[in-house]
Amino acid sequence: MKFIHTADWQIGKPFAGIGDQYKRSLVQKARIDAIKRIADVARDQSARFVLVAGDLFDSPSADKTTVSEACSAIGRIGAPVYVIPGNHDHGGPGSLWEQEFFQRESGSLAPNLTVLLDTAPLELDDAVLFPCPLLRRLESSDRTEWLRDPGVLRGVSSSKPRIVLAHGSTQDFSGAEDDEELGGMAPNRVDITRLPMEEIDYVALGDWHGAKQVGPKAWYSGTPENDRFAKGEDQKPGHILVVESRRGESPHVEMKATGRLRWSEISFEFADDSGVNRFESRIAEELGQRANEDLLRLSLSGSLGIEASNRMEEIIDSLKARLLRLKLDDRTTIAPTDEELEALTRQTSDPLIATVAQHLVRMTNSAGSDQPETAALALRELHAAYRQEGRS
Ligand SMILES: [Mn+2]
Repeated sequence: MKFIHTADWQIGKPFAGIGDQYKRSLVQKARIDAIKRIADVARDQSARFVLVAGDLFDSPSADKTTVSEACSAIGRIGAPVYVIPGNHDHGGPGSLWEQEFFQRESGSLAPNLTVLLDTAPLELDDAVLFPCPLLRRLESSDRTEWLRDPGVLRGVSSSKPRIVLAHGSTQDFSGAEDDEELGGMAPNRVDITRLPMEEIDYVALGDWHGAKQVGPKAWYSGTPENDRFAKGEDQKPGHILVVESRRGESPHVEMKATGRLRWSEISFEFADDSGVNRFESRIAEELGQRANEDLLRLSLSGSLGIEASNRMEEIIDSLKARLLRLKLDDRTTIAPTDEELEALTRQTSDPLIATVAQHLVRMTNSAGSDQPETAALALRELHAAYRQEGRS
């Protein structure tokens, strides 16, 4: 018996850091497209059902367009989809899940969708589900507590695999540290060591955005489409898990890649102007010929001459156009090459240019300068003007 374990779709995430509206909507749309790939994997693997272990929506007040689009994509999965609310889309009175609009849209677009709002076993044809939904954004008690009662597990089928769905941090692994909303706080605890694990066959966890095994039968699936720059090692976002499960046996878990967007990171230091060529090759290596498929966090340091920094300006211009997002930390300084300095300060017929140029160089590079960008721009203009004069 195979099923799909996924979580943290966070449909409707605003991506406010992306200024360009078109690019922002492409990144948002990628999360919907990932559901289509989940549908493909479910079909290929003949999965009996799909489990979403929380945070299907980014917000408990997802707007109507978001709800309809998500329901439509879920409807196309075909196989039954079982969802628990997470901290981002928690249940409880008046929650999204109980609103008439959601119920109407899911009823007509996603009749295969079941939202699990109660801590009660749900016996399916091939498995028994034990949902541990979050009914508040921050739950101080462990929502898996009800499973510690031996009577609960005794009361269900003895031949079907038993699957727990929960959302939060495990005792020695803090999924919440990965949740921007919670900012490192660690409520929503899931203590898998206190579960009667010999009676349970799989724990489908959500909250951590990378695929990760946290116990012999417990996994985080991670988000199917990455939604942030890496926060350290050991991150495998952009996957879903295909789980093969049988009562009383260890699960067989296989990761399947579903993510499309590439979130990468480059740090580059310029030792001299030839670094610009090396930087260009590095970028070509990372981005190839792609446009609007990558997000890049770029840190630049070192110093460049005026011509080289002009070229960098052009490269950055292309990057801004090609990338869905360029998060740039540019700490390069302008240090005119000897020839450039010579050209500005000596060879010119006007001594005023030399004085201004020297002053601008100081303004560009001194830490206390309040307008280093303006000074750099002025220096470039001055250099360009001088070159033009030289040519005429
Ligand atoms: Mn979460």
